[in-house]
Amino acid sequence: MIVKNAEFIKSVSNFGNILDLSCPEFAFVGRSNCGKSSLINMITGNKKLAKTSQTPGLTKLLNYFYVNKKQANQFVLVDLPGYGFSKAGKNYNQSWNELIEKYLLNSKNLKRIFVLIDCRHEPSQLDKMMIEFLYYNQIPFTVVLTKTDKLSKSKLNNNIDMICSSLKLGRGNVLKSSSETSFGKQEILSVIENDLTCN
Ligand SMILES: Nc1nc2c(ncn2[C@@H]2O[C@H](COP(=O)(O)OP(=O)(O)O)[C@@H](O)[C@H]2O)c(=O)[nH]1
Ligand SMILES: [Mg+2]
Repeated sequence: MIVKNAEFIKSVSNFGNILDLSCPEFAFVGRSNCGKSSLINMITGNKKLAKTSQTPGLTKLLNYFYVNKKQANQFVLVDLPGYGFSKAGKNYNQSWNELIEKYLLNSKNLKRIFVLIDCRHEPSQLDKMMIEFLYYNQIPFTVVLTKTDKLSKSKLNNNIDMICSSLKLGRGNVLKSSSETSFGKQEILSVIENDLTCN
């Protein structure tokens, strides 16, 4: 799929304001700093679309973006707040849970969640909980291992085995990506395209 245009729509900080754009939605979730915003920029080919940060945990908002607006294959990307950052405090984590959970359970246009995991690290308890939650609620999801440029081929291979066994997923069920090199871009876009055409 070719991305012709991408634009920021709106940031939303509470569930009462989540958008119904009557357009297929794809959301990105994962711990703070795992590369959600960078991946959105990579697949849209616009480095400035979603704000990326060296400082984890600052995004408390749902950020919406249109892709291919006014084209037949128009869709919406949603950058969800990162999880697993304690500095932002207990209240923050609680409101995060509520906002994400409500979003995941109530967004009518949601087609798929991309669960991003930094390929350098073992999945956290929160990653596992997220995947169990998606299974339990029958929400389609795809796991994407991010930042593959940071590892050698053999180290990456070992880590994929480790991550897959920790998440009880087959190797064929995870995608690999690098926002640095654009590796994995077409595969992610193909998953989106497939959802747009098959449903
Ligand atoms: N080398 C490399 N760095 C990345 C990649 N993706 C993200 N980063 C860096 O990781 C940090 C966090 O990325 P960001 O997209 O803001 O993560 P988010 O908190 O999940 O949205 C930033 O410093 C990015 O430049 C990648 O694929 N390769
Ligand atoms: Mg971000």
